[in-house]
Amino acid sequence: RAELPADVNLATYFVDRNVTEGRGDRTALVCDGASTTYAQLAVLVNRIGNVLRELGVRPGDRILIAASDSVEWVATWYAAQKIGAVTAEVYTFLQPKDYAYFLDYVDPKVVVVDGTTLANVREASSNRRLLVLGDHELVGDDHSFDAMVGAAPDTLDPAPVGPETEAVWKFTTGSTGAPKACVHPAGTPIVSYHAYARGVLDIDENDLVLPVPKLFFGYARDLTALYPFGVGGAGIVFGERSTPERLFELIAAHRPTILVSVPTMMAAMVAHPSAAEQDLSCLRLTTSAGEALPAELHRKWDKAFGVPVVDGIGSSEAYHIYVSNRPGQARPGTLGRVVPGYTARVVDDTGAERPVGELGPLAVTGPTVALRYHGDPEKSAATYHGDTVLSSDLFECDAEGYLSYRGRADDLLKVGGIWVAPSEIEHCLIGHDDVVDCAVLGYEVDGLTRPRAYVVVRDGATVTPKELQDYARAKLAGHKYPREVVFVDELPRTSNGKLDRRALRGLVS
Ligand code: 3SK
Repeated sequence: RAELPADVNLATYFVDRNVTEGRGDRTALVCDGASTTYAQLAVLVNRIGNVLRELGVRPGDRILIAASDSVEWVATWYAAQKIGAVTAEVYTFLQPKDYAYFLDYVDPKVVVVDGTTLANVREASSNRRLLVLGDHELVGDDHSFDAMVGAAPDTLDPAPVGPETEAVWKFTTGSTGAPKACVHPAGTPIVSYHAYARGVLDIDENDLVLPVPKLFFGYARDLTALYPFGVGGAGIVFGERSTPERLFELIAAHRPTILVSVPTMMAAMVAHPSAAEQDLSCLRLTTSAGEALPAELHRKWDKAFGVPVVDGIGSSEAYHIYVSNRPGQARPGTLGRVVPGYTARVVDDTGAERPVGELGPLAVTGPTVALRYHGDPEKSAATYHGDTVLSSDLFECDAEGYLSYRGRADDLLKVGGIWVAPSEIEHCLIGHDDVVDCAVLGYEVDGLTRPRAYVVVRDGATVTPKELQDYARAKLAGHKYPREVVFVDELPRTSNGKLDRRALRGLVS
């Protein structure tokens, strides 16, 4: 952080600098088959920034983006940054009660909505100032994005923003409670860009990034619309949900160099009937994060596509990825080693480092740890200790510093008196050719806990529960095989693509 300049306005750093340094004609974004250059993006950012100011947004105010991915989405995010506001963004397929929660919690000066979210946001609250993308009937304090932006001046002075000025909110997934915003200062994305995108991925001006998760998930947003911009590279944005078919189409049409993915989509792409016909040779790597990538799925991916996988782990609390494999040197089944600039220690209850091979929560220390959770001093005090954040998940570290994910402490099952991590059984089952997704929960028989697997199989699969049990028995210690296997059409996942165990428990109980 010491090397950061005094002014780190993120719009100046990631967008305008490309123009002032002569890269204005280069493509920044590809969307719906059209390219937006840095010069065009910079002008759009300026226009939107002027609109936000006109709507009363001042430095330190928050804006909430609840819209499908688009060039306007990216430009709005930078526009808010350019005028010194704080950005927060949410998923577009939430229910009115969820939007009500976010509106209340974020208390934004302006909410940017589109046709996907307008009705539900309106139902959530009738007294918010909405900036509405697209052609929709306006009521109350609604304003037309297109009309206002079309009439706005195309120059804008950036607000002065120091490295410690609050700028970016990143939401936790909320899988264990209501989502909380991790509050990050403006210097943090720049530090993460250098440490991870440059230091690990070696991102450069020839990179074109295709994201699987949507931009409201910071993992995708930063790797698509911030980090490539640091070097004059580009990102692809598209409004629809990601499906294997759409991703294959976009890869064929635009030949991206980096796919930003999550394990569940990698499993779906591998299992897709057209997988063998796909040419993914344009990809120099695919990142995987959000959940640990099972070694067996990593191997299936290698076999199907041969695109190097860079599996890692990040969090909203630590801003981005802090432990990662290195391109071309991946150890399947591990998350890799710490990203330069961070330390990650498996610790015990007292905070002392555990010996190699023992399980414990991870204490991550680094330059991008959030300042706090907004509005939750108790949880903040329990989670953040200066520049160290303590995860509630369990990890194991080997003698060479490779970390492996071992699940959440409260997900562990005591089977026959021995602790079993559901993820170990899940990672085993995903190795079966017919298995596309699975989750393991405990169930009780006469007061004793047993593992039960909920399994999604590929179309046309003929595998039986008994065959899957035998498969797991052959690969795992005796007490770990699932005593029951239940076939399901799909598993509940959070909007970030993570398995939602809490929702699954609710569905099956
Ligand atoms: O997995 C996550 O939750 C995450 C959050 C922020 C940035 C990056 C990642 C992978």
